[in-house]
Amino acid sequence: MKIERVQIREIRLPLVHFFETSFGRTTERRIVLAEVTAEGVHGWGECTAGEGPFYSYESTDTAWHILRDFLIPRVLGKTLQKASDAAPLFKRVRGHNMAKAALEGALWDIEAQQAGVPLAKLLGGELKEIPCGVSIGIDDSVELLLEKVERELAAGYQRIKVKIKPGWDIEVLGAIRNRFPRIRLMADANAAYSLADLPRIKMLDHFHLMMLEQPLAWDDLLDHARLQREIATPICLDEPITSVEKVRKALEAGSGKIINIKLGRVGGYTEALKIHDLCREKGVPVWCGGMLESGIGRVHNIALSTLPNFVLPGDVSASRRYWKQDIIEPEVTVSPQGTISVPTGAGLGYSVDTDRIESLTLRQESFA
Ligand code: OSB
Ligand code: MG
Repeated sequence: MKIERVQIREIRLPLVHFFETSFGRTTERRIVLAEVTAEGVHGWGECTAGEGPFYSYESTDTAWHILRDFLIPRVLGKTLQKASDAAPLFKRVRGHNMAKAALEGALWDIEAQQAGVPLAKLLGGELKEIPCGVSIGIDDSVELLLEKVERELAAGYQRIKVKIKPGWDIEVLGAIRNRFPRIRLMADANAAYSLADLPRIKMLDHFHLMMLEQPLAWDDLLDHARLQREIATPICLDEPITSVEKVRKALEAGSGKIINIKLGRVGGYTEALKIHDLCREKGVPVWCGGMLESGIGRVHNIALSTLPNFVLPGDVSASRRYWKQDIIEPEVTVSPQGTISVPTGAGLGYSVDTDRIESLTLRQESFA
């Protein structure tokens, strides 16, 4: 594929409900989209960086800068055999994985379209439908949270994840377990604890969680290994998993037993596939995380989730939980069994609503 043109846009998309984690509340997304044109084929990718550097050091604005000044110039005008040929070209740029993944995602979409196959198939995915869970943010009261849990279970979702932090943990999980004793439940702390909280973290074993996601520091592996030796609940790593090398080290150290793979955090499909394969070889389950994506990022997550070692329900859920109107057609829907059907058309398998994107665009820049 000859990379003839790259366009980046920033769109503004208000969430239907705020989303709060231990690092803050989001009410509206500012999302960077990448559209790549190669031999007349258009591919789309989404940058999952947040508005501020709170989940990771990347933000909407750093991603824009890195794409414009460093990543796009490295591929523009070049002819790639495969989408995976981009990763070595990006390697000299340290980090900024979400910016890289936005561009790489568009290239994989193009490769799948050119081959005339669904992106899931190009990746080696096997599932016809993927199992779905939901991630529920910190709320204004436990009662409101319980109502949400009930609503999501009624909609069919196969597991519930709730965000926790010191003070919004024991009571909240106790209330959920009381009302729903047998559901598949997990908690995500987004790095809100330290080893000094060990007695409190140990109390979480009581709730029979499927896993405890990222209890300790965002860049830590060592303390997680110490913690895993002290608790029965499996630890799932999110924030520090930025490469297959990190996964190798985490598994060697015993920092956790489950890996959350996010395309943006690991820099795209090429690295995600390596992580998937290593975990599969080591018997470590993986699942697909979410970053409040618009339809484009959401559909990429669906494709990734079809790989055989994605054995646990991910944070990939229906468009309507986030947006009044999505930017793809049709929007992503979930069955009463809590599954999403994998699209069968070539590439992303959904159509991108370019008129709607145009109307949401705050800025755009084209490179040819
Ligand atoms: O830690 O998984 C996380 C959203 C933004 C940043 C980090 C995380 C999340 C989520 C939401 O949990 C997942 C989703 O519904 O997209
Ligand atoms: Mg997480």
